[in-house]
Amino acid sequence: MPHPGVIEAYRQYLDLPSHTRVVTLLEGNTPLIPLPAVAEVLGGGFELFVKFEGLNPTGSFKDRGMTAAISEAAGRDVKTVMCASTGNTAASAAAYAARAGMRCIVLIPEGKVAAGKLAGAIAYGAEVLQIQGSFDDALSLVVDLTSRYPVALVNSLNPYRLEGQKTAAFEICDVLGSAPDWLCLPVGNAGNISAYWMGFKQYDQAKGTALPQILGVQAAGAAPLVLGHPVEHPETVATAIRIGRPARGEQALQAAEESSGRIIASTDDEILAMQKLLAGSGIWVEPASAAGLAGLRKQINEGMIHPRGMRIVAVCTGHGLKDPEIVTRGFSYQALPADAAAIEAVVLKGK
Ligand code: AN7
Repeated sequence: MPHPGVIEAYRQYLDLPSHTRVVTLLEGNTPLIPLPAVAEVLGGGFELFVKFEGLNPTGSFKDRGMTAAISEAAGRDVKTVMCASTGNTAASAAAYAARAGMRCIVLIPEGKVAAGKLAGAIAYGAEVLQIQGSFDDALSLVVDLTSRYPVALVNSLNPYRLEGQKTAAFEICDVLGSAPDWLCLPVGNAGNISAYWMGFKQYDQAKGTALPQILGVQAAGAAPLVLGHPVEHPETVATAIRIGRPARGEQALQAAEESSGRIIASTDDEILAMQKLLAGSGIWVEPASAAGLAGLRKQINEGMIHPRGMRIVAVCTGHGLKDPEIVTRGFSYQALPADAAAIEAVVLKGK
């Protein structure tokens, strides 16, 4: 049977109301790709996989939660949805709202949304408003406005978002036959780590698939869950997780603790180095998506995780195409003469 999208694939495990009317782009069923070369760089002796969520319909994991949130809203004839976003939620909400025939309004932090995400939200027809503030300011505004207008909030405060997102944990268990020893992933607003933990626990109860330890990784300049207090002015090259007051922070800390895992921070340099290392294995992800593995590398180097004999899954949440400027920054656009000699001199002679 062809993959029917995450709601139909896992309906019996999802707590969605009976009025839900499925709106899907056949999201999910993303590949779990082995990363032997990266595992070697990290010391070797263990199995490493990437759950490449950038291969979802709008290029990020958000589609799993958005099909659920929009389907629930569609079932009660919601006309307008709204979200705050660092970019991926915006593009995903815009696409699913378009498919459902709804209006979509997104608030984004001024000047901090990567080009591919902004373009996506606009292309799918969302009304995109920049605000003179951070993601956290945008989310506060969305919470206020959606409480006063007949508009559905589709950020991960919406519980159906987590119902959809937990399907990624089910897929990992279905492919591996059980949960991995460790799951590492980036943490921003903390919906995804919370959803994975819900999913692993639920599947373990239903099927005895066991539980992973969870390593959540924030960017050092936006690490409220590591610091233990909100960050007023978060800054990081990983703009997707440039979030100072995670809406599901408490739940994320609980997930880390219950799983005997932890939440740590990686610097921008570590994140970009991991983005490059992954690209060397043919997997191009946006910076935030490299944070989980950057954190794993650090934990292994510091002797905090001993991976020998383990099976580890890193969630890469968004595609590299989302943020092209990060990689083209150093590229020279100066054109060469269109003759063989000029090209030979640069890339062939003496190489
Ligand atoms: C690529 O789009 O918050 O911890 O508004 O885009 O569940 O927030 C994005 C978050 C990780 C963090 N990786 O997930 C948004 C937004 C990527 C992301 C995260 C995001 P959460």
